[in-house]
Amino acid sequence: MTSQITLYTAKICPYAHRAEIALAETGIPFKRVEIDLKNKPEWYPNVNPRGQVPAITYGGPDHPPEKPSPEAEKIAESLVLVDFFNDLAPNHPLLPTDPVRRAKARYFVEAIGSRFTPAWYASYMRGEPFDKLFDGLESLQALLPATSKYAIGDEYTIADVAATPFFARLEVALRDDFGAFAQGEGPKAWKTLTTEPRFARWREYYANLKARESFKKTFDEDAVKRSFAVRFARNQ
Ligand SMILES: N[C@@H](CCC(=O)N[C@@H](CS)C(=O)NCC(=O)O)C(=O)O
Repeated sequence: MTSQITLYTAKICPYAHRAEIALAETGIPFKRVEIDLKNKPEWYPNVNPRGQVPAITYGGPDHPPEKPSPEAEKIAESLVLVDFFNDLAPNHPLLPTDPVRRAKARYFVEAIGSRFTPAWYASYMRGEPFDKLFDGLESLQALLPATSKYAIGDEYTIADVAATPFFARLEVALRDDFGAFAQGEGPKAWKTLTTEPRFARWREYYANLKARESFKKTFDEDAVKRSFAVRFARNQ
């Protein structure tokens, strides 16, 4: 019998979404607890002292969300959890065994964090020009093999799990004009990404990510839109 996993997550959060995709990919059973990030329960630091989602309790007896068992391990951080779920799954489906391919997957994960997410947050949260975001995406795109479905080949790996939630939120924010940028700038940027030849390989890659069942099962676009609409009130 597998040990209990209670996942503390939030539909809006791209990091938490990584954990949910990894759980869907590995088929590991878990109990899902939605945390309202705008009104975090006062007991949540007992699960994760940093107060962030995603986090899990692992092992020990079943427990109510607000009373994690002292016997349970508490583990946080999206990439740590993605690796952890892959380690738990009998066939470790999210990382190849070949050391070079493993290194490539990890390199892509690193590139998401260093080249893409800072540029994304700069445009989306601070309304900075989109050039850095475009450069970041192009630079990720340059790492993709010329003709494969996913980041390092035709197997879906931790690299793809790490990227998918961010691209999905980027689509909603730009397409529907939710962000700190000036009104109308989001759809313009989205048009650039969806029509310009320089992003053709990224589009193909993103379409493959979106087609994955684990994504369809775990992405609640309406919830994300509702949350964006509250955050960026001009769009209400
Ligand atoms: N480095 C963390 C980032 C997680 C994170 O930033 N989570 C945000 C929501 S997207 C959060 O929980 N924010 C609540 C807070 O910081 O109080 C990870 O990869 O898991």
